[in-house]
Amino acid sequence: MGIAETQADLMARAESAPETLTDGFHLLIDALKLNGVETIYNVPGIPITDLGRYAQAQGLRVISFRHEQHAGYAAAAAGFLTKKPGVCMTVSAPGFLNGLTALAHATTNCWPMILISGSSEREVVDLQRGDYEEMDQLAIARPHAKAAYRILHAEDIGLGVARAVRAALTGRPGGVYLDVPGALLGQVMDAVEGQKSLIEVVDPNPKSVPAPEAISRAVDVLKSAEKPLIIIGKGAAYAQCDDTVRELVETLGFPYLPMSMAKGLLPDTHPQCASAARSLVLKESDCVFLIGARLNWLLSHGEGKAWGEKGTKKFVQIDIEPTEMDSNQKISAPLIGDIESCAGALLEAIGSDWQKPSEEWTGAVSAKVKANVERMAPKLRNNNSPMDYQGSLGVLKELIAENPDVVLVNEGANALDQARSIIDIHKPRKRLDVGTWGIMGIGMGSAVAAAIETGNQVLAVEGDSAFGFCGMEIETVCRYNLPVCIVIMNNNGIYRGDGENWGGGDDPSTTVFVKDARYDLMMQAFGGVGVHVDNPDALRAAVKDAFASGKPTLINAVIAEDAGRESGNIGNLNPSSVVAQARYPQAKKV
Ligand code: ADP
Ligand code: TPW
Ligand code: MG
Repeated sequence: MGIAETQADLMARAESAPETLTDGFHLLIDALKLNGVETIYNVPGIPITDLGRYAQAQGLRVISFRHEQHAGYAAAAAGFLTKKPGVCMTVSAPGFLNGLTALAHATTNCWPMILISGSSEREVVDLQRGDYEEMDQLAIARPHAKAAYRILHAEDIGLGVARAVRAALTGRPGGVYLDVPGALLGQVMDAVEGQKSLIEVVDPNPKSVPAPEAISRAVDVLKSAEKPLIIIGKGAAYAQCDDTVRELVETLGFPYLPMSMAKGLLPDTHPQCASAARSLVLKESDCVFLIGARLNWLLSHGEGKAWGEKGTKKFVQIDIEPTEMDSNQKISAPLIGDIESCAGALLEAIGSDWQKPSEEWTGAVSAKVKANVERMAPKLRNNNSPMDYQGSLGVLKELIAENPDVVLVNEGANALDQARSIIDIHKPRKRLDVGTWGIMGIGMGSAVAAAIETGNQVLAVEGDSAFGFCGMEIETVCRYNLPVCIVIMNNNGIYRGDGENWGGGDDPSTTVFVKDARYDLMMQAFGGVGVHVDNPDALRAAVKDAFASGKPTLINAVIAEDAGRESGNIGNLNPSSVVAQARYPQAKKV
């Protein structure tokens, strides 16, 4: 007997010999396991509640969240950390939409993720008869995903999962939506035939080797540079070829700038790291070599004041996505391929007699780095109470240096920008943040994923507003007893806590919160450790305790209300008008 059995045959067999049959639930679980999935980030409900239970019964780790967005952010972060698709599972319509933000975030950041959502009866949904949670999810997911598929028959589950895994990983990674109608899960078929229908994806991360001409063109451009600069992006961190990237950077001898989540790929304390001389190297360099970094808004599209005189720079770029080239600036030497293959081929081509850049250039950069680091040092040791960003983050910088395996999660505006520049990262993939969209609310999902996927201690440095987007997930942190220490940079608001209502009414300003909120008490409500601190020494002691115990901990760190700036480092992106500035004396020119 095979898949041609009638439903009546199958029903009869289910009663007499159920072990010879399988169903949509188990085929989906088996297909995921066959493709290396170990963890599902989940929120249960119709029609996937039992799918989660059965997955747990079949040895998968199923981590249930309080809201799908955070389960989704966890899956996205897991994709970045592991180079395998992170899997999120949600219910239909509202749960699906809650998860969709995270799928779009994964796609935007080029991370592999699969969002599996249950959906209602196709026949009813498509005739818009008003089904339970009726929604055409596949159509809605498509523009936000790299690919989107629906599986209608149990015998196609193997195919559907294989397509999802390959689409998520191959080439430029991204988010994939997999629509699973409830009826599919209950479909029954012969177990042997079912097993045969599963597909283990072969070589989902194929090498993509650049052409020799492309390599020699790149070598020529790099050789002709007098003031070269490397920019390393999170694509290079994702690629997991840390030694090759490091060898290439050190052999070339160029100063380099790590993008936010590429920090630590080479330690931020490396002699070639030019982070503390960012303005100088962006402005003065004559050749910029991008490794897994896009020239998007985060690099002001490779133009404008920060980049110095127009037309004075040549660009070389490694990227797996061919259409990334020339998307913002002319790329003189595109290297289209995976970073390991491209970097390896470059290393071979430049050989051992490579001439490093002049001391005049590298010395000037090092001198600027040294001067800026020295200028900053005393500010990072201040003991002000309430704290400012420097004094508090200076403490965290020390603690991360002593514990370089800790994964730092970071979101907020000032809390983000200041922590990114102050806290050095020493190892690859030890920093997770708001990514390409600058999303508030990635914190707790990322922290859970980092703890689950790496087993390491996590330190989440959160603006009080940023935390508010995901705060309920501290229950998830406590429930799974994860080694996550959350520091709330509590300045009573968005950017600053001292905003006033410009109309003079009784309502608070749009950017401020309840004064002196005790976020630490929330943590205690779930059995975690909650600590309130208002000075750097107390902060140090509390974080040390958290690292030593590994207990879920939340530290409410009191930051001065006036310590921050509007929008942190990107205030210039706020629109303004002469009319508004004339009308409101409080409006600042940015
Ligand atoms: P950042 O924000 O750190 O500047 P981006 O997300 O803008 O980084 O850029 C990452 C880039 O890395 C994307 O263009 C993506 O296509 C590319 N990428 C991802 N994985 C690889 C890989 N294995 N090899 C080459 N390029 C990659
Ligand atoms: C999903 C807009 C950017 S930064 C921020 C908001 C609301 C909060 C900044 O305050 P926080 O940090 O976290 O207290 P600090 O130290 O400056 O006080 N909704 C989403 N994403 C974004 N980026 C916003 C709103 C925003
Ligand atoms: Mg704040």
